[in-house]
Amino acid sequence: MAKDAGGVHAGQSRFDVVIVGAGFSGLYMLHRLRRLGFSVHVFEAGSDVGGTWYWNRYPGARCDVESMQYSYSFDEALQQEWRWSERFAGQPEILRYINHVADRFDLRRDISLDTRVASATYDEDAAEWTLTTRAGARIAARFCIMATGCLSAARTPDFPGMAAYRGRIFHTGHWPHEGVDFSGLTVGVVGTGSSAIQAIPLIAAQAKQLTVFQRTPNFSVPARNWAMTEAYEQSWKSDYAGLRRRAREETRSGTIYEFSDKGALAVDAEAREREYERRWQKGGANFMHAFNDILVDKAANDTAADFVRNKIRQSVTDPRTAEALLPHDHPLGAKRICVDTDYYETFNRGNVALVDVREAPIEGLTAAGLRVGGRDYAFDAIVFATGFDAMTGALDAIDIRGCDGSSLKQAWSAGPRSYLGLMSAGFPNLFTITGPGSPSVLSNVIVSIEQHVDWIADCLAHLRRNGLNRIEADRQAQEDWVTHVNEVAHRTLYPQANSWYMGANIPGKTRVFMPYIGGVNVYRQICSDVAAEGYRGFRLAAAPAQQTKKEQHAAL
Ligand code: FAD
Ligand code: N01
Repeated sequence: MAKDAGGVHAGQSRFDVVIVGAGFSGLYMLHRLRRLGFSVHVFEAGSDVGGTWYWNRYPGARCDVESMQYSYSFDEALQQEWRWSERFAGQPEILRYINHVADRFDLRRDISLDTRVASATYDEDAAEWTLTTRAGARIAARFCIMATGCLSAARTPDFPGMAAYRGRIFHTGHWPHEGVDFSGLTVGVVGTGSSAIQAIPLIAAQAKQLTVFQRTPNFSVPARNWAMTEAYEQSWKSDYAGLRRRAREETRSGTIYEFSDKGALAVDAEAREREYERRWQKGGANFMHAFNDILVDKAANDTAADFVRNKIRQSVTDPRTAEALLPHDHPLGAKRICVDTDYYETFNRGNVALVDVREAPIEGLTAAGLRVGGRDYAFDAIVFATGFDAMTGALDAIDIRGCDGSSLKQAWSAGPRSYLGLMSAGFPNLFTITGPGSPSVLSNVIVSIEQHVDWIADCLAHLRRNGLNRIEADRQAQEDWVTHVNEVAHRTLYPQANSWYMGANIPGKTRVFMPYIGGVNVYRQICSDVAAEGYRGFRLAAAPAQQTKKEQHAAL
């Protein structure tokens, strides 16, 4: 596998396409484009492939979409042959799977690892992108595809005193490869999002003492993970292609759950409770689909939220701790629902304490630990489970310059502006996989990745077939799409939460609902129609190799 030593893979520095990122997105994109005969190369900041599953190695990290569904569908032999060991696979197994895919399709020879892309600049005259790496290499390509991930820019709050702290600091999204042994240690965990909720029970089981600093209590449902059974595996594999098609074409989330056609208030309280209980016992995010209006009707949502709050009260023996763990400031599911194993029960352990930092926020770090509300807490180690600068963070970290040198970060300063989450006006030949304005993080992300990759691959093949090599989102089409994305979001309860979907976890970030909530199925059809209608809303042209810049502008 190529590594960046300031130069580029095999000395080549010009490609048809460059891809940034070697997670699920970048790998499949490489595979598709190579099969189409494009010269293509991937640049990855990490020391190996895997993306999310390379970086997030904290104890308890696992998927919350069942593994039979949270996996690639593009190759029938791959999906028939790979065997998952659990209902929800853990991080090591998912990483093994991604490595298996990289080997199986011989992808590594076109990937430069340890190579962080620092800038990407479009040259209108040459109609190509020039990328620079942090090590100083320059690479030119006609097309640039950002497969940089929606949850890859890990964020630690800018607390005063970070440098003064003498213990060890970890972030769940940058976990040491060798693992961390918390035995005998006094540990603080900051955050109670999905990462924390998975990590806390395992850290608690090892540490001498664990203190959890919670700003916002979260809703979590039990995973009830189990070892894969032959029967369950076969229930998928006997019609894998058909079920995958159903997931992508007929569901809003790209995942097959037990969907309901009833509203929560259309049944009596007893029936409602029975249904919630049944799903609670089965485990997983299937709970969210008990009724079809949980995410659009506050009264319906309240019934599910009350059910979970009661479960928390029943799980946590100390009434004050239970009360502190009850989510109250957002509708259930308006922040991504967490899926846990023994999270609430962990607070019954003698070595676990909960500190509410909403009223008295964390003031900063001291040499010994954390100072909160004027009180000092000493720790051998502090774990920040404080999340990500989601959806835009990884793109913002690259100095992306489009036509006339304008910066993408600047163009998106009032919230991301993208046509279909695929391209942004003023940035020709630059694609984003699962970009803001697409279903991405609201879905089984692999389904959304495959859809974007296939669409982009088909688009590049179309351009080549027609002697075209320039594509750009039309500004009006983009504005219409952004408006639509917003309108659809505001028909739901999602904007009522201060979530990372809204950019609310990053001080100063504009609050806009970033993903498209209209549904994977609906969105897929829109994208297919756009392509079938000659890429409606995109401007396609022959670039200067065939035309002068002036002629090209006239053609637009
Ligand atoms: P990533 O996996 O994030 O890969 C992006 C890659 O780009 C990274 O390796 C990064 O190093 C690289 N990169 C970024 N910037 C640069 C740069 N400037 N130069 C070079 N390389 C760069 N989704 C689900 O649907 N179901 C789940 O159960 C689920 N579980 C998750 C659990 C965790 C802990 C997290 C954090 C996310 C989870 N997700 C889940 C979302 C997950 O991110 C996606 O499912 C998927 O893995 C994203 O793949 P990707 O390739 O698009 O992005
Ligand atoms: O991050 P988060 P995450 N002081 O942003 C707190 C996916 N994922 O890494 O809510 C005190 O959800 C913050 O508090 P608040 C999944 O999509 C999936 O856990 O902002 N606290 C919050 O509690 C998920 O949604 C899985 O008030 C501070 C926490 O840190 C996404 O990744 C597992 C703080 C951050 O929670 C992100 O999850 C893991 C401060 N200054 C991740 N700043 C699966 O199970 C932040 N916090 C599949």
